[in-house]
Amino acid sequence: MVRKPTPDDRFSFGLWTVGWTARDQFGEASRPALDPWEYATKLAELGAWGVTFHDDDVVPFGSDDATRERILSTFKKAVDDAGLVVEMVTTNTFGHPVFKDGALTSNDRSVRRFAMRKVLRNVDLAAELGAETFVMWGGREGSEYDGAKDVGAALDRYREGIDSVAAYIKDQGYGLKIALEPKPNEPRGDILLPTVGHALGFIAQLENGDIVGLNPETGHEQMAGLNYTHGLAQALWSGKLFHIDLNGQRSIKYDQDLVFGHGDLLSAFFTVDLIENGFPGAGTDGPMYTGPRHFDYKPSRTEGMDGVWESARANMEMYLLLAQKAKAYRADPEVQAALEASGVLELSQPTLAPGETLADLLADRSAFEDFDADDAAARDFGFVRLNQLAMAHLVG
Ligand code: ASC
Ligand code: MN
Ligand code: MN
Ligand code: MN
Repeated sequence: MVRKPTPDDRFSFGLWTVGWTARDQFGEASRPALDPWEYATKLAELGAWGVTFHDDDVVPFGSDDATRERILSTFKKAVDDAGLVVEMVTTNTFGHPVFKDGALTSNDRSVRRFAMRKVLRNVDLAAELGAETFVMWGGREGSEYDGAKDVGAALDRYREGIDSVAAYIKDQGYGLKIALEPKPNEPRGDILLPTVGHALGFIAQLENGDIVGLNPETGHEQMAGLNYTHGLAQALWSGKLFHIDLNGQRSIKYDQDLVFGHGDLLSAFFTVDLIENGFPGAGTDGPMYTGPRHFDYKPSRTEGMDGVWESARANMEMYLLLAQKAKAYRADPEVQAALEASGVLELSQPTLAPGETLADLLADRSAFEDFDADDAAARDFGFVRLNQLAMAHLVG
């Protein structure tokens, strides 16, 4: 149906995805835990190019230095032997109960200092492993009760934390970029930086914001009822789309972390269309996402180890199928004509003509005094036809 993925596709997986033993709020693990390197080897066999991990996915929280060194060297060797790249590293600042009120924004200052140290140590590891991106998902940064968090102070501390980590990266001369990952809620009642837009606003307040961007996750935007593709688009337009977490989500509910494309399929189609083909009016001359195709999903609790590998494979297959369809969609002359007719391409034309001033616009009677609004209102944009062509490419 579709070719097997190769390292050129730059698919990568979090170790915590295939490594999830499916312990949830209501039940025990339904799968065994393998050693971290076993997941890496198997992912490479399936055609993945990279792996990513939280510090604690590889080295258990609280391990002494000797244990840490021993585990990391075994892991590095396995990753190298498998021909995999560690493209991103992230820090677990949510698992241990010490982080129950947050890490960089905990009300407890000693916890904030501990969190900063845990993150900085992990920055060193990320650099040592040659990662390009350092993701920061502040899962516990938030509250359940509005009176329990001084949000102004929390944002001050968040800014202090992220700016410090970014300054450290620069001081050490590491080639790392930070990617913040928004999520609206879960595990906290409300999480700070809940959406792509909130995070972009926050980054603009940073001193070292030049190396800070975003890692938007499909389901996290959709949990907030938002359009993931639009979120990616604005991050891309802002020069801040550093990394992506692809998965599937079916509407506003708990974080499902389904296989990519197993949630909102049409949305996934346009996500891939944007990633592979860029903005329709700009094409490949416009800003393009150049990072990895990274999956952050959870194999469903009903699946055994066969199902884990089958679901990992499914993510890549979904992406490749959608990429194929998105290419055909863009290349279809009927679609190009429909894009033209719908004004989608016209939108790339600046509203003022080259060299035209506002005074010129004010003097242009055809723009206002003589403009026939009723005539313009009669235009049929043909968006439904355009969308149906997309649908026909998707399911036809
Ligand atoms: C991350 C990340 C998430 C969470 C979650 C942990 O680093 O991107 O979405 O942690 O996967 O289970
Ligand atoms: Mn998620
Ligand atoms: Mn994620
Ligand atoms: Mn996740």
